Amino acid sequence: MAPYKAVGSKGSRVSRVLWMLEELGQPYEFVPVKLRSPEAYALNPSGKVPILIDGDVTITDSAAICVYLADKHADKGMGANPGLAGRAEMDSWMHFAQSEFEAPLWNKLRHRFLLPQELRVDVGPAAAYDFGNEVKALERRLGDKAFALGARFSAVDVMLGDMGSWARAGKFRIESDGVNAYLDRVLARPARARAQANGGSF
Ligand SMILES: N[C@@H](CCC(=O)N[C@@H](CS)C(=O)NCC(=O)O)C(=O)O
Repeated sequence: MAPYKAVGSKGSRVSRVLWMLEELGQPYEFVPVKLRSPEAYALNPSGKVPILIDGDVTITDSAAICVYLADKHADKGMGANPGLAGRAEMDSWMHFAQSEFEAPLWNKLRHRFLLPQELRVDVGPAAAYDFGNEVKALERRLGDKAFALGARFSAVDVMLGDMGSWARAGKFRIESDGVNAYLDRVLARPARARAQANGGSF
């Protein structure tokens, strides 16, 4: 089987794809591509990364990529709990992660580095306020579970862990012992260290 191609740039969300591939023990090649470069547009109409190439299948968007990989390698136990309710639970976590937990982080980063200079404003205080609320939401969602889906580490934890590491690197305050303990647990995974050594950096 040809190795997966994980397309992205260092410091991008490709980190979570590499982490996922390491967790699953799959061979892959990290293909460095700049954001909004012709190479990125050729694979993703948005020009964004990460992108996963699996033979003749090309997948964009990190949550979709992680779910695809978890489903494809279901024997590794990183996918949804059984049944339709299990799938909905996973979808709910993934949507929470990307459209709520990650949104303030992304907004601040865009205003720091990505938007045209003249459009940049200081969203720092608003982003910190929003993120603080999301941390509390995550704390309540986790309850006393070790991982998002229960006792088992899954693709959801790769997404949330990657975002948490991004938040810590960006000096966002995480005022929750439960969330900090969860992030410490998730970020200590050897597969993450291997992914970082291979190009993932959050
Ligand atoms: N929902 C997408 C977001 C992808 C995304 O925004 N990627 C960033 C790099 S981490 C990017 O390519 N940004 C280019 C831009 O916004 O101009 C995902 O999770 O993969």
